[in-house]
Amino acid sequence: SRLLLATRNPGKLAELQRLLTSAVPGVAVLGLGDVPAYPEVPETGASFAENALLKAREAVRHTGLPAVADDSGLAVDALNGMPGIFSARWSGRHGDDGANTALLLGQLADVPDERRGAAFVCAAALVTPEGAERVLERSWRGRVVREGRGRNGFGYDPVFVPDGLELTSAELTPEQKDAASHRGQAFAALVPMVAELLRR
Ligand code: ITT
Repeated sequence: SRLLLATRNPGKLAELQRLLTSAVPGVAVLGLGDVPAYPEVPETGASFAENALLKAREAVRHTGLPAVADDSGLAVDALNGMPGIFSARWSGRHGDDGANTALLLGQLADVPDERRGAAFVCAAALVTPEGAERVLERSWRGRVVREGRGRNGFGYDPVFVPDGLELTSAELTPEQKDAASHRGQAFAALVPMVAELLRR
C-alpha cells in the first residue's frame, strides 16, 4: 500500500523515509514531489499537534492517499518555549536554517551555560481517506551550545547537544539521531498505528 509523507522539508523527508520504510512492511512511501501542483498549506494551528493534523488532512484531501505529517521545532527554556511552532520561519525566512540558527544564537548570547536548556518537539500525525486520525507528540531534551558543529541533519541540529551527550545532533550518525530524537520516538510510536490502518 501507498503512504504519502506530507512534508516539503528535505531534511525531515529523509528522516521520515528512514523511519517508515523499514518499519512498515510492504509500504511504498511517496513525497510531495510526486504530487503535481501540491498547494501551500497554511500552518494556522496553535500547537505542534494541530499543525501536524492540518498538514496530514490537507494531503489526504488533495491526493486521496493515507498521509503522515510532522510538525516540529525547538522550544528553548530561556525564550519561554520559542521558537517552538515558529522554528522554520524564526528569522522571517521560511526554511533558512542558517539565518534561523544565527538569530537564535544571537538571542541566547547573554544566557549562561546552565540556563541554555531546550527541547526538540515532534508531533506525528496520520490521517486516512476513511477519516481515521492519530496524532502524538514526543520530545528530546538537551541544550543550545554557542557555536554550530557537525554536518549531518538539518535545522538547529548543529547547535543542539542532547542530554547525556557531548556531540551536537549534527555530529551524530543518522542511525544515532533516529534512535534518540523527538522524530525517531514519535514515528516509532506511530508505526504500529500506520501498519494497522494501512492493513484495513
Ligand atoms: P513541512 O511543514 O513541509 O514539513 P517545515 O520545515 O515548514 O516543513 P515545521 O513547520 O514543522 O516544518 O518546522 C520544523 C522546523 O523545526 C525545521 O525547519 C527546523 O528548523 C526545526 N526542526 C525540527 N526538527 C528538527 C530536527 O530534527 N533537527 C533540527 N531542527 C529541527
